[in-house]
Amino acid sequence: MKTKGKALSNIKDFKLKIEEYKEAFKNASVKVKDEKSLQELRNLYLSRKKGYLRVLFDELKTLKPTDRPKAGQLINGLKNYIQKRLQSLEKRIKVPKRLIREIDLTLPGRNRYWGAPHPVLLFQEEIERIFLAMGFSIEDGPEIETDYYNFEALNFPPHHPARDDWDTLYITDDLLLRTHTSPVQIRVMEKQKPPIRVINPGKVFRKEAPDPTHLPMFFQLEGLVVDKDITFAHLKGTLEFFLRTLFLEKINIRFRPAFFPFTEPSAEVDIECTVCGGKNRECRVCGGEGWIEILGSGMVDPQVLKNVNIDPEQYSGFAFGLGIDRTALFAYEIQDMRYFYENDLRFIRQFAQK
Ligand code: FA5
Repeated sequence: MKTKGKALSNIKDFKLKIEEYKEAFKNASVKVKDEKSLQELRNLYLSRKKGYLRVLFDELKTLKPTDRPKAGQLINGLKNYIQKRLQSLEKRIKVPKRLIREIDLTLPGRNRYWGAPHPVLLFQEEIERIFLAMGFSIEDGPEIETDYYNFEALNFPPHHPARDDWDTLYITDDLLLRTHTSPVQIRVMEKQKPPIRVINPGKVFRKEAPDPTHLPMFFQLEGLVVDKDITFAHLKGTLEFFLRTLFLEKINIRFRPAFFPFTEPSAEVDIECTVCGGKNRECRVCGGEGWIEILGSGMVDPQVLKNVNIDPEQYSGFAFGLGIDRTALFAYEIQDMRYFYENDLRFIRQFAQK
């Protein structure tokens, strides 16, 4: 600093000198990197014996007595500035002792848990690929349904005993968590005219006690084909082709007569239990029967076609509803569907494609 050490006679020069000191301090403070250089800077400016501020206070004597109070204020202003800046530098540099004690660099690192696509979703995508290749398109429908779409349009009048198998949570008298994906059949047929060839995967809900093959929330995949001259042979051929492709030919299936209010005739499809191969009478999955049902299906009831203004004299169709989780159980050879929803990453990760 040019003016340092020179005797001063007026307040103007003194003010200039203070500004020079401030500037020099600012430049020096930027270079402070550790506790040692911080202490050196502190001593340089604030040391009681030879710090710059001490020198400035001493120089007050060289000023006219009337200028001294103003000059004193200027030095104190600089002192405050320097002290504040030193404090903030100190905070930045000094690692709290508490932290030094807590950081143990010898500890092993923490594992990061990466997620993985859910096996039921992966399986659903596999199913979708097969149907897309057969010329089907994918449709969507709401999980909260009206009584009309979930039941009435599908030929379940109020109080029909078949409703008992599909008990669910009601939001109002008319709104409910859908019990199957079949309402999407109605929504699709209201929007599109034949030829129709669609699938709809989605969540469904039922009042069910969970066990190895039943869940209160599970996924279904609905299929619907409506066109001229569609017969039960098309239904059977499509489902057989689909299941053989899905299970890479290694599966035995059987069609069993069944009843659904919205299809006539109706059939359920069973596959041979891949868990016990029909050999374990105590099998928790098939109950020793050797077969387990994976889907319901049938020819679309003419009354359902009428409900959506499609002429049953001209058109016919078939529909099916596959339990995705339940079928995944056999494809993956797992013994209990509840594993899918236990959120155990060790289980979930096994199915991710490498
Ligand atoms: C139905 O839900 C009909 N909507 C299927 C249908 C569609 C028939 C179109 C005709 C035409 P069902 O209740 O049987 O049917 O269920 C179909 C499939 O869903 C079952 O075969 C099974 O694979 C699966 N499923 C049923 N209940 C459960 C449950 N609690 N947990 C897991 N999967 C289930």
